[in-house]
Amino acid sequence: MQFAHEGSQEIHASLQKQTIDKSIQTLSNSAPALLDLAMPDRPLVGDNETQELFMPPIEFFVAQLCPYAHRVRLALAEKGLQATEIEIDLRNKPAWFLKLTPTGKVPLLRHQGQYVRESAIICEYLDDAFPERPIFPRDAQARAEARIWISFADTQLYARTATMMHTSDAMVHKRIKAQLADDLRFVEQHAFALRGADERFLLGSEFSAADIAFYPWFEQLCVLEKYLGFVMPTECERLLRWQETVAAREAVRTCARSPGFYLESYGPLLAA
Ligand SMILES: N[C@@H](CCC(=O)N[C@@H](CS)C(=O)NCC(=O)O)C(=O)O
Repeated sequence: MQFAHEGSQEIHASLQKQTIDKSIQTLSNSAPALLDLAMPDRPLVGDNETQELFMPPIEFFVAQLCPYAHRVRLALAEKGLQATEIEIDLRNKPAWFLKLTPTGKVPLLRHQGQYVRESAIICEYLDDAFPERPIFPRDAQARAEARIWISFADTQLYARTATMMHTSDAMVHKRIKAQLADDLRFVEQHAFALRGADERFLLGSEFSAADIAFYPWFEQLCVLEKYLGFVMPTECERLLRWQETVAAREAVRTCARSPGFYLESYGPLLAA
């Protein structure tokens, strides 16, 4: 999948420069990396920092409020991968960005001159390209289950929420809030209620890409509660505990945006 074209050369050059600048900054803080530079054929046996310096740069195009972009951020953080974020103004998309992807949507990942779009696919791509610290299970059944939950998140939770955010029709809001509550009850019953108390994640005891797919929706839940009057169903106790468990993960905390950030950012957008 490659959407490279002549018009993108300029932005690539600028992005590459940013990445090189960042690498040089890392280099100046890293004595072992200097050794590697002096001996470019040396095998990659250095510490993590040295190895990261020589990993192919990853760039991804985001919008700060985009929950799908946040999935990619979480996947990168969980896998310990560094990436450069490039913010896209979705209300005024640059022409060069529209040439990079046929959908014009974020997130979009660039790695080794190739572009990958669709957040769930990007997460799979990252696991394929960087197998260390996997976020998808190895077992075929568990992989299928991860994909089923990711698809549920996309087609139910996120799709309904997007519809609700794009209308001020009170009847639509009421209907979608009821559907969202049913979706959450479904997750409670068909994921958590079937598991033991120590199986805290969607697939059981292991954190996975399924958790990553759901979590950004929960990080922004405060917006639905405050501006659209959504109420979390009281019977979703395990789901609430799951939210706390995921929020406490180190990688998740490093990427987290605060409720205040979301409320302030969405306030004017929802009022408009
Ligand atoms: N299914 C896509 C959805 C991505 C998406 O809808 N992104 C929104 C921002 S959150 C976007 O780029 N909207 C701009 C547009 O639709 O023109 C994914 O998972 O990556």
